[in-house]
Amino acid sequence: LWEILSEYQPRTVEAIQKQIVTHIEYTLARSRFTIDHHSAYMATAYSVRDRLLEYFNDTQQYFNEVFPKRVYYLSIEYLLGRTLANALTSLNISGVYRESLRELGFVLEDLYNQEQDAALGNGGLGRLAACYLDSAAALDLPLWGYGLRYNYGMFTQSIIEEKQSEFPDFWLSRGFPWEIERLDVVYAVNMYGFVRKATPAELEDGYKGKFVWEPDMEVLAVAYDLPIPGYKTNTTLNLRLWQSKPSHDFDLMSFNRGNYTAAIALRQECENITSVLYPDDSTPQGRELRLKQQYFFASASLQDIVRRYRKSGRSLLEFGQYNAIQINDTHPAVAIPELMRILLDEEGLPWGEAWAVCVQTFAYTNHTVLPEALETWPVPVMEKLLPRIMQIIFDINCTFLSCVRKRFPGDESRVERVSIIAEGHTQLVRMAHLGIVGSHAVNAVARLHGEIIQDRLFRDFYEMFPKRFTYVTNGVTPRRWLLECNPYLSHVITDTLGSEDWTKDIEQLCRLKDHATSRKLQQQWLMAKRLAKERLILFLKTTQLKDDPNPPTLDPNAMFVVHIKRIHEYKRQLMNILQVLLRYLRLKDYAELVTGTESIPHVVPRVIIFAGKAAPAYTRAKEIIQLIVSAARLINNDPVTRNSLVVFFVADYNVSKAEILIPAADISEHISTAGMEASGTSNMKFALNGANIIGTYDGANIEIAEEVGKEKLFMFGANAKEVEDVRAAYARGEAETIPTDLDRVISFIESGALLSKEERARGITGAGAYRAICDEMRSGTDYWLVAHDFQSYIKAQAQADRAFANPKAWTENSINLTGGMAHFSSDRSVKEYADRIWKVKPCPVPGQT
Ligand code: 26Q
Repeated sequence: LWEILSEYQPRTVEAIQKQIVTHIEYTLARSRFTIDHHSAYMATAYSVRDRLLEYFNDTQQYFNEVFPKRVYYLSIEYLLGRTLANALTSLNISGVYRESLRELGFVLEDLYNQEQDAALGNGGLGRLAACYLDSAAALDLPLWGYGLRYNYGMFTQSIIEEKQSEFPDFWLSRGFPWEIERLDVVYAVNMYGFVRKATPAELEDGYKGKFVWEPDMEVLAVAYDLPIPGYKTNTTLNLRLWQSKPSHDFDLMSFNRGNYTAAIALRQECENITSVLYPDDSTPQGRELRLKQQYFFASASLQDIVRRYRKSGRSLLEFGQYNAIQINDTHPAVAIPELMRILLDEEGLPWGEAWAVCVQTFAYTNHTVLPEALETWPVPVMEKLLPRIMQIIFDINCTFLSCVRKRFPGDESRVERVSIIAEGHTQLVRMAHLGIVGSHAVNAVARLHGEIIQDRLFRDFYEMFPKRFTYVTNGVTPRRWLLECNPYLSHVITDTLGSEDWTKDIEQLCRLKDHATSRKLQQQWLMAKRLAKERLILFLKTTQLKDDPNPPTLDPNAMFVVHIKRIHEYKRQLMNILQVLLRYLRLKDYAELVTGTESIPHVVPRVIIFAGKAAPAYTRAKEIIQLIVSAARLINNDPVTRNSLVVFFVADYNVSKAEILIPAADISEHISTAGMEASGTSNMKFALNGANIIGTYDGANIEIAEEVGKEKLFMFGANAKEVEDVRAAYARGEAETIPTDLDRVISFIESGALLSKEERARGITGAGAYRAICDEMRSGTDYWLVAHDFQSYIKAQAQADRAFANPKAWTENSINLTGGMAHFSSDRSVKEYADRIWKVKPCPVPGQT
């Protein structure tokens, strides 16, 4: 059999061409005489997939033989982006495929653009999960990801009349060639109904638990597997995504009989569960459907994991020695009571033993300190949907609280603070508390975040379980975020270091610093940046500016400043656009003095790019987008400034757009109010690509500054401690007077300068849609400290202008930034998780690489 297979796998250009054409003919059933770009992409993808599957099957078989301790990464989001380039790079076969396609009349890079992003995530948390899969595979770790196969991913953003509009992202519409449908891997997940005691007859019959859940609804979970290739290794891991579907048994249940339409409606309800990714990343709304998603996900994954383990014949008491489960934020935290349910009701373990297994198995990552982002579920909602799970959570809480009372006798206010159940008009289940109590490790995602969690957010828990708390600073995969997205710089780096080893052994990057002053490297470095900028300019011309009758000229020598991430008040895109408006007004002042020249002398021209999505219900974030878009319209149409300042809001930010934007940046903005951004990960991607950072002392910025030297970045603003003090002063009623520069910008907006033609025609005057923003800025107590940090931000921007005017020093600095980023590779992060939290070792799959 092996020989038959190895003959099937093409190694030469001719053989690859044959396979691609075969897929066009027999898989896509298209005529080989009318191949368009999309079919060429699909056929190429199927051909690459064939090769992936060989590694995939070998890997899974090897894991089953060796039976190492395994890790399961549970995340309700994976922001994967595109797969083709990534798979070709991992398998190290881009060259031969490029050649094969060239002879068939296609450019490989054109085919990349045929692929729709898989956007099964909101932002940082989902992209982190995707980076960690890439690193785990590259490091040969025996890890699987579990997730949901949403029919609609992250919404598509359009800007209509200067405002965000959302459209459904039906990413599967043209087919998704990378997945393997497993109609035979199916689990039933129960919902609704009631719990009763097991009858003596049932117990005699072999029922192992004490309680029986009589559900009112049964949903099936079907597995879809996505191979995750390891870079230059035989290991190919699995991302198993669940899709919901109705169960046939359920149709036949008595209460449906004779009511055909009701039965169909119920089937619909089942299918709905994995319909759509919830697009909020900060203020979760406690929707029942979201809880259904979470439980459906947790239950299917846990059933699958337990079944796999049981097949080995080992004792469930040793489950935690062979399985580590990481829960990515609290979204999958119901997995904890679900494992308890399986162990108690289905396997008949006593409570104490089941609980020990749970705590040994689970670990929980926290990604946020914003109180409004901590998940809670109303007890009545959970009780109705998951009666047995709710009962188990109450039991967990009861046991836990009696421990607390023993440790801190008489301290009832502490008991109330740490309880998994928040008391009140309606009781709430605090999912973070459940995560902490049910895990042996709780980790933050950067050092400052870890400190905040221990000292503030979860202080009471830290006092009880100091050893549980730790942090693992986030990282990003250098494959996607340098090697693939920036071929220009990658060539220069490989050339300078004399080998491509840095792509796998990231510490090699440090050696770049030895060459930072080399003239030759500096020139190559500048050229690489220029090529990335040209690529971005081309992208902007063919998208943004396609229908612009009078587009601004885009100069690759200008300073490219990029601010891309979810739109949120704490990320302070508002502070940036206000600063841009100030820059504009100052340019106008200056131009009045030096009339008659094409561009304004002694000014560093800037191209400023914003991108990001606002949660559909987040009004303020949407106002901020509108402000950016209208400011861009005003600025880009002003003949006086247009050679010195151009502003874009790039619509529909996603992973593949990030891959174009990040390599082209000279500077990136990471300016969150200190203490609010748990880590940030795009800061790492930018610096890895040699872009500088204008940033606050927040999240991973602090560690980046430490690693490269803070004098190399443009750091500014109040630190986390100062933010607390300022807010305390505000709370005492001590408002600040707003800085003159900010006052000037706000007055400008209030003068009606940003109103659109339509708004003017409708008779709107003054600040218009920006009334609330202006008022908040004028209050002198704005919660996100935009006014407080404004002056030091302007100073940091001015420093950046001065530094950019010296290309030699700038480039040297840029080389040192890339050279200092080894620590922020997700290979390092995942190694830390493996050593300190999961206690798993690599399990390299033998064979030829
Ligand atoms: C929860 C319940 C209901 C609906 C939605 C949600 C939900 C979904 C997504 C809540 C939060 C998120 C995403 C959070 C997120 O992306 N956090 C970011 O995680 C990154 C990786 O650790 C950090 O770098 C960022 O600092 C953090 O903001």
